[in-house]
Amino acid sequence: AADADNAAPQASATEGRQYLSQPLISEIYTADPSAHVWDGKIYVYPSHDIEGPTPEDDLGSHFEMRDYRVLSMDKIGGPVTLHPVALDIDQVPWADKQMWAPDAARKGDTYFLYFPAKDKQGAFRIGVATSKSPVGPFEPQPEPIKGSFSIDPAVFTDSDGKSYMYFGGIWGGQLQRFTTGEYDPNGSKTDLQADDQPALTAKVAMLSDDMLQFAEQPRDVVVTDENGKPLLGGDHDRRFFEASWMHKYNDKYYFSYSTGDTHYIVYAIGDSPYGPFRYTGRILEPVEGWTTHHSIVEWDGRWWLFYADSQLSGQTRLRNVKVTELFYNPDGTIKTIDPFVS
Ligand code: FUB
Repeated sequence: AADADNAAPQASATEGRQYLSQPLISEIYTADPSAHVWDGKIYVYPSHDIEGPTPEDDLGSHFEMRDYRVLSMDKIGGPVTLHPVALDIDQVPWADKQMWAPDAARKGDTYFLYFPAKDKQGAFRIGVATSKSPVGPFEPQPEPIKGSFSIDPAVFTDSDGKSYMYFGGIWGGQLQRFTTGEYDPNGSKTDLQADDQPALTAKVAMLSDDMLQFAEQPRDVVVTDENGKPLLGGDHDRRFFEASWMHKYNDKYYFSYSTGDTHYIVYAIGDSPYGPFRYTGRILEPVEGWTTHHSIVEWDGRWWLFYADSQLSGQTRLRNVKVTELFYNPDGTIKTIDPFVS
């Protein structure tokens, strides 16, 4: 999701500023990094940004990605391996275009790649593909996950082994066009257009034992203010836009997401994977480029924020993934990260 009108101010705001961290790779453009640690090694599942003919618009039509490639590292700060194509859109019978932000999960000896794409009707759905290797190649299921819609799947496996998918996005992510359960191509372009009503939220559904379907109807991921009231649609600095992520720290559930048109990565804390989650603060201040999208992972006893900006290209549609350390305060709040050091 992007807004061409905002591109110029964002770009000029970066002039003369030093980046906090450098792109993990420069061979291809990457975004939306979902990081996981398996057997001590770090795997990153990003979107693979490409040049395309479609002009920028508010619905992100210019994000025309067609495949996924996995990155891996033995340690953070060490060499990064860019693996061959793990899944191509031509392998996915139901998918027409726009393979957006993916995530991955592992159960037993199988790895699962979850990905959104537009179907032939122009509606975003979420698919799943499997492999015996964390870097693929992945074999897709012939149909999207039954009852899935919108974008940005993030799969969290709790300590009891149950897995949950968080997903959704407004504007180009189409949540506002699925309010009846069916896709409405003529629905609002942006959100509910009701600033004083509870904002549209991400969705969460437990996954089936085989990790290939929802085990239940998706529920709302409710994010509340300090008084326990759901955040409102007009609260653009805090309300959900896209890029869900879930992690657990000291037995609390941290739901984090992008605020989209205000360009923050923020978080909310709850006592259960279903929430409700109380808005707590910002994790990341705006980066260069319109979008960012993140993941949070523990590796070697420390916590890491993976995110993306447009440092290499200066263009929102051609992004690059990065990583930086994330620190908690003693009360469990997260220290806000500035993506620039000066
Ligand atoms: O990469 C395409 C879309 O832009 C993602 O799905 C969103 O999270 C945003 O990063």
